[in-house]
Amino acid sequence: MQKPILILGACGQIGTELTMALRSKYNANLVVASDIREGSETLMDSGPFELLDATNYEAIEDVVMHYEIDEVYLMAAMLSATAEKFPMRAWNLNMNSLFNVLNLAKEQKISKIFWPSSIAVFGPNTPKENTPQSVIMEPSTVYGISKQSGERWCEYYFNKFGVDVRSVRYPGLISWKTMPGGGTTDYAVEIYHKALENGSYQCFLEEDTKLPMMYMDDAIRATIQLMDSDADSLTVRSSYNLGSMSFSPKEITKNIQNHLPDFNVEYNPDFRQKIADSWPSSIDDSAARNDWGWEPQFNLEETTKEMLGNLKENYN
Ligand code: AKB
Repeated sequence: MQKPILILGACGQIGTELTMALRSKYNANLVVASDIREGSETLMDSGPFELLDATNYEAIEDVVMHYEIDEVYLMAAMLSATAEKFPMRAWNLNMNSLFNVLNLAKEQKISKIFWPSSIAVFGPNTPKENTPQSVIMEPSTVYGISKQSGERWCEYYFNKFGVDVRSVRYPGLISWKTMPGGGTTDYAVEIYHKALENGSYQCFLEEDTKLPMMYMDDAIRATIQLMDSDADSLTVRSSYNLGSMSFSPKEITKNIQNHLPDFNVEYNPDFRQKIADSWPSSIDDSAARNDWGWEPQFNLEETTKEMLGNLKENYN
């Protein structure tokens, strides 16, 4: 029998699609969405919703008890670019929300956690190409430091208290249903909107900055696949590298121009360039492939077709 699930940060870019995917896979009434603000109509109308601050332990505990929640997906976080502007707010949100769910599991009030990490855990001294699972990290951003610390705490709670916490290091995620907010990889979503809206885009990264990216459907499939995996098959309890495609602003521009030949991009790098320069270009995800059968399905061409095809209506 399916046990109730709680999603914290359900109205963000990943949370929205994850909630909808879990609601169509399971009984939607047992998938409780929560956030500090209300989300899209589709999300609000498709199952239970609670206004909830992920940094408030008692409030989460109340919801967990009320719905008899078994699994929690913690998707609330402040991303890399915004975190550079509000370091302490980012640290408090990213760390306190994680401790809240880890401690609920330690107290045996919930039995399984998904918590997302990021390619931001790597830093300027990490090998850039095919970045291994275990390697020198030394993140240089507030967000990266919070994700790296979070990974250490996840592994610690697993080893010390047997908490079943699972995690992946998401690359930049590309989606058309909900906009991303405050990330460095957000350009790869904005560019599709601007291509359709006015045929030109001012890119905040340099044209050759190659970063690991993934289409949202792959990211959601990976998340649910990891959560469905047999606990004994998981050898990584910090966070799994998760790879799909890698491209630069120049490459995605060329790809969009195959569909919209007049599309034009200018490059005006800002403070986010330095963040991007500290991250890998491509990821070795063999541990995820070996342990739980991870395999991506969308390449850049397929992603472009999905993005332009679905966003077209918004700009007609
Ligand atoms: C960001 O750009 O901050 C995020 C991430 C890579 O974690 N998309």
